[in-house]
Amino acid sequence: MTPPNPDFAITGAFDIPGEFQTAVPYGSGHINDTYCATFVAAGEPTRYILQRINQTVFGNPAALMQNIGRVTSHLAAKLAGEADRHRRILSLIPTHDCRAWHVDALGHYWRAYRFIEQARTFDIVESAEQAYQAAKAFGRFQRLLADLPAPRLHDTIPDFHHTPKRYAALERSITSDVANRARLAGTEIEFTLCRRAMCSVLLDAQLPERVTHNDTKFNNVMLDQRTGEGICVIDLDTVMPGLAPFDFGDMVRTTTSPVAEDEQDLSKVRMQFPMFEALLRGYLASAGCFLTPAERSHLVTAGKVITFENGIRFLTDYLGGDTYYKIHRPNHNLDRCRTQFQLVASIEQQEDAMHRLVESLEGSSDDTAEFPG
Ligand code: ADP
Ligand code: GN1
Ligand code: MG
Repeated sequence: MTPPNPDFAITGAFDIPGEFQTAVPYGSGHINDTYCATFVAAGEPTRYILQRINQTVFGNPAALMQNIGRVTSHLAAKLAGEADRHRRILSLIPTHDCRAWHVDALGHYWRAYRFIEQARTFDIVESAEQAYQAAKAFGRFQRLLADLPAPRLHDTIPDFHHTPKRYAALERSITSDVANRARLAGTEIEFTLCRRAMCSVLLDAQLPERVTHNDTKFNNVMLDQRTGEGICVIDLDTVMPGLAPFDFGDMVRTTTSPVAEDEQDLSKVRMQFPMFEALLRGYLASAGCFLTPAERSHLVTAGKVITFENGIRFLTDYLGGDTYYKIHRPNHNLDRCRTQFQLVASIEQQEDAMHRLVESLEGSSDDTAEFPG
């Protein structure tokens, strides 16, 4: 990550009270440069999140920020009057000239958010209750945005979950092999070949388009430190039109394995059924009221397809010389790809039982439900 400027000059652009003290790199996201900045006003330190938007990944940051502005305003209106509302929605801090972002002298786009205190994110799930709470929060997020007024949100990354196009990109990277690494990834390439057909299953199912988060990684929801509730869904860069199962699929990908996405000991990677059950119950508690039977019946498949898609994306980035995701060691993207494929294999082994569970929970939806643990 780019180290912050010594004086972190961009902080002066935002309408933040008090005096800037420090800014330190923060979190473990793969995309943006995130800093936790502290300002002191009337002797009291207050934390803020400052983020530099990754402009290699997001070609139109102004459109992205427009989406975030619309989404956060809609959520704020929906939660008006709710206790703790300011901790339940990301709040952008405007610049002194009332814009939602600041462009620095180098042309980099920056934004500032209120820091959600007494809550935290986790890279690895620690309990089934956490899985339940995370899924309930993401389901609620979809539900609250179901009536977002027109116009359609911008596609911040076109074809983000178009798995067949992700597969085609992989094929191109194998053919061009710019980093001369295809010979080191023979097993992984082989793994993809016989699974190509699954790429189009979600897109062919004629599911309704909704406003979805599209990056429902477990560390993109903040869990309340006291109650454990999934209090705030964060990382809104990819909120755009999508399919509801995309979001459930990414929860399965990131919340059912007991180890990190880049674990090197593949024997530890597996889809833990109790975590899947907790995710499903949490998601249906908040989203069950609007999901169609066809969406429900594709939840398990989405877990497999979105995990496969991410494996393909990590492999493509590895073969292309690591240009998309932040990496912290050689072969990092290959290691990530391997865990994804291991997880796909684990899902394949348990798929029938997963489907049976979905069928057995048909009709369940209760947003006031607590974790049944
Ligand atoms: P990336 O797109 O790179 O994943 P995120 O927006 O997810 O970036 O932010 C990275 C991390 O910063 C999150 O996982 C979370 O821990 C922390 N974070 C982001 N926004 C906030 C916030 N408003 N309050 C507290 N922590 C936050
Ligand atoms: C990225 O930003 P972050 O770390 O939450 C990526 C997701 C991937 C994920 C894999 C905009 O998410 O699509 O699923 O890494 N975000 C983008 O861990 O590409
Ligand atoms: Mg993130």
